[in-house]
Amino acid sequence: MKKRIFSGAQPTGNLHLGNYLGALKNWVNLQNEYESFFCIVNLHAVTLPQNPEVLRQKTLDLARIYLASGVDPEISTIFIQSDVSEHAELAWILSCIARMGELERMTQFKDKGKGNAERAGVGLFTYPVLMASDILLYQTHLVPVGKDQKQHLELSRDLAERFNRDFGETFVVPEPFIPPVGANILSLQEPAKKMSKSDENANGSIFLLDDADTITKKIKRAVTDSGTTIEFDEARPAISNLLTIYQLMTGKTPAEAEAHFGGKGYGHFKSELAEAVVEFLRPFQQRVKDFDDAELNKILKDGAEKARLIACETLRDVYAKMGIVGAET
Ligand code: ATP
Ligand code: LTN
Repeated sequence: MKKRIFSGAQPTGNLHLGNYLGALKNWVNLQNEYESFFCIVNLHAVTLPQNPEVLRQKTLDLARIYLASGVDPEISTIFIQSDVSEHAELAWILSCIARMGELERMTQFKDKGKGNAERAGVGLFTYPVLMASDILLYQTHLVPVGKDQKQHLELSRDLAERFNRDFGETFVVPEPFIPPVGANILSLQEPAKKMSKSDENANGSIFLLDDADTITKKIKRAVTDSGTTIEFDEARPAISNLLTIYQLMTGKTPAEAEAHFGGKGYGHFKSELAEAVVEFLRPFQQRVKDFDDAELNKILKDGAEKARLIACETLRDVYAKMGIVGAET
């Protein structure tokens, strides 16, 4: 039997190159080798305020982006989190197992809650528990994510191990899959931060649906470090980040990418990089338009049905082990 993969993204904001290179690209590469579940995590999205109409639209848009990236609905399961109510049910159980202390240590809560726990939503605090529920429901072996999710994955593992110890072997303990290159694409404007959907400065991120002009402008405006050479250098995160993007867009090795720009200046480098990104995204942007609403809906409905079968089985086992029973019917 094939091992299983689970991953997801939130239908908030617009997906950027970091989301693609850190996550979606690896989903596509791994989907033949693993039985794969890719979820649109709309229940996670509402941990911060969302406009209902926009959320509804973004949920379907994200499904299109999964498909345009190359997730193949013939071999992978694509579904919307809220279509499988077991996610919320298991999250409740896991929240009774998780400890306040371990959630307080989650850096994403500190960032997204802006350090003000008094005002932050409880859902934002328990966000990683819902994420653990997503993963553990499917007896997942591998979770392909960007580097920012590593701490959440560790919590999922801890919760699985704790449950297994207290109630008997129930969950597979998942491993993270964090790609060696591209797991932490940085903002083009503030290279101390990751490229982010929720960044107020749109110039920091290249969105997957940006047009050629916008991409070129953003790359031209990207900050660079002091120095003139185009080389990977830990002390020069801005130029290293741009080179990483170039490397991943063109499939060149780091040495090939550096050699390609030997003796060239920043201006030349940025023009070539912009061209490479535009060319890379062109077929993707074309594919986003390929699916009509009826086709999309069928994929999501079938996906939810397949997901529900596994989710139900796991939740039933969890309830039985804990002695949670309802009235006999
Ligand atoms: P934001 O970009 O606003 O921080 P997020 O992390 O909440 O958004 P999701 O849509 O939930 O975004 O993330 C989807 C995937 O993209 C996750 O696996 C995450 O680790 C990955 N990811 C997000 N930002 C980056 C980045 N800058 N570089 C690499 N991977 C990233
Ligand atoms: N927290 C993730 C999104 C997410 C996820 C998951 C990723 C929710 N549930 C399960 C992998 C597995 C994020 O990227 N912000």
